[in-house]
Amino acid sequence: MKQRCALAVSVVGLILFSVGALAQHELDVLYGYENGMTTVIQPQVQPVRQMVTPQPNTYLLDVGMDFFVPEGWQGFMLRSCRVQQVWISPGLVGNKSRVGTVFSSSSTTPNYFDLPYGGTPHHHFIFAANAPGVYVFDLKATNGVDFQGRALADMAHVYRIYMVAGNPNRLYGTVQPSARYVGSLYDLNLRVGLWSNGSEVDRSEQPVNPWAIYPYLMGFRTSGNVEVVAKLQKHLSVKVSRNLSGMQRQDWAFAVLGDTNEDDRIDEEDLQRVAHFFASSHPSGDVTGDSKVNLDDLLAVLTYYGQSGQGMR
Ligand SMILES: [Ca+2]
Repeated sequence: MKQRCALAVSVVGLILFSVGALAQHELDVLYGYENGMTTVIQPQVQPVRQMVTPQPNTYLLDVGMDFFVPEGWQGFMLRSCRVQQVWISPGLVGNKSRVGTVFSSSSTTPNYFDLPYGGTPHHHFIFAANAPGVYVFDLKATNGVDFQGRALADMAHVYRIYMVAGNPNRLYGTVQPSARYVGSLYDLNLRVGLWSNGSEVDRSEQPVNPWAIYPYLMGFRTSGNVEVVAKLQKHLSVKVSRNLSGMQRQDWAFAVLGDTNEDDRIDEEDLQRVAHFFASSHPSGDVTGDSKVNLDDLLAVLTYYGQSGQGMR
């Protein structure tokens, strides 16, 4: 009986130990490679994580990073890689103890971190914000070197961690650009403003990320009946009425393309820009996202010439 007890205790201990180890690895961002490309192996579903609130107006999230060890392997898949910030929400900073702020929307912080560091690839970053909302941290794994010392290509997609501070009302969903737009959806920012009694009371902005769990997810402190005006870069805005509460799906389709200066009108200024940059690859004149300024861009502007976004009305 005594022996059985001891066995039971050690089995429970083993399970607890395994669960503990698994839990940590499930949450850590683990880097490896796939098809000759540096990538994030886990978590495969790009996460939405709740920040903790140790005191009022402080929201924290611990993000662990490490190299992936495939089943049956004795060591890591990678020798080294760089964690490159691609985009981060204003108001969110990623700190590392004894290093300081590594990630932020300021160009005065490094905004990348090379692994391994100090002899180990396992590091923790504390992301912090001081207001409720949904924050975004977009990263790419670059400069990868595999376990045999071979150089790897950079990650082709962008990995997104959504961080939820507090319990804001949320909108999430898909974003459909104009059929004329052929570029990457990620190159376009989505700006969502909430309007009440003729003035904007809340707003959020982030790049659309087609690889994330939701292409967009935004948090708002505003509740109740509002006009929601969404504007996708280069496109004219669209507007819907919503009663904001909890987490609600709102898919967007933007049919009208050709706003080069983001004033939500397609007019002479847009025509002038396309004309000015014609036959170049300047992004200000590239409406369709093919990195060329040509007849396609001119055609889009001419087709919708004189129109303004629904948010303008
Ligand atoms: Ca315009």
